[in-house]
Amino acid sequence: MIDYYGGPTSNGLRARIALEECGLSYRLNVIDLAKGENKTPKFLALNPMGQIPVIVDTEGPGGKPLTLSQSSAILLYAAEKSGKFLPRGPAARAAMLQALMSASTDVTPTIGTVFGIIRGKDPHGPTADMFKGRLKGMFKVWDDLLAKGKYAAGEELTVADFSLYAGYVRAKAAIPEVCDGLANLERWGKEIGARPATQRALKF
Ligand SMILES: N[C@@H](CCC(=O)N[C@@H](CS)C(=O)NCC(=O)O)C(=O)O
Repeated sequence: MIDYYGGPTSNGLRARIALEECGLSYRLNVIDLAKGENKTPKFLALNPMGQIPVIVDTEGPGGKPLTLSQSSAILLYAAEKSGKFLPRGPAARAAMLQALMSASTDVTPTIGTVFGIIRGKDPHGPTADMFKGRLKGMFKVWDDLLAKGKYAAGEELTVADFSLYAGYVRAKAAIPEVCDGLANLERWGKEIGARPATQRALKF
C-alpha cells in the first residue's frame, strides 16, 4: 500500500497524477499547507524539508518500506514500479527526461514564483509581469513543440506529459493570460485533462 501526502499544488498534483495514471492503489492524506500541516513533527519525519508531496510505499523495492519526496522522483518511481509511461529506447528516454526536467524544474518553479509574488501582501507589478512573461515564453516553446509532436516528448505519452500538465492546469486556472493563444498547448491540455485517471487526481 502507498500512502500519498500532498495537496492540489503543481508538485502535489504531479505525484498524484502519476499514481493514478500508473494504476497504483494508494491512500490519500491531504496536507493543508495553510494550516502548517507540512511542518508538524510527524510530517517532518517523512520529509525534513517540510514540503509536499511525499509517498510511503510499504512494499517498496525488495519488499521494504520506502519513503520518497520530490514530485519528479515520485513520478519516475511510479512509472518504474508499474512499467508504464517510460519510453524504452535510450534516445526516446533521453528526450523524455529533457521534457520532464523542463516541466518540473523550469515551468513549475516559475509558476510558484508568480503565485508567490501576486499572492503576497504587497505585490510588485513589474516583477510579476517579468515572471509571467518568462512563463508565457516557456509555454510558447511548448506550444511550438506540441505543433510538431503529439506529446511532450514526441509521439508517445510519457510521464513528462503528466509533469507538464500539473503545472499547466494550475497556471491555466489562476493566470490564464500566460496560456492565451497557444492552440497546440490547448489541444494537448484538453486531451490530458480528459483522461479519467488525471481527472481523479485533480479532485481533492
Ligand atoms: N522540488 C519539490 C518542491 C516541493 C514544493 O515546493 N512543495 C511545496 C508545495 S508545491 C510546499 O510544500 N511548500 C511548502 C513549504 O515549502 O513550506 C518537488 O518537486 O516536490
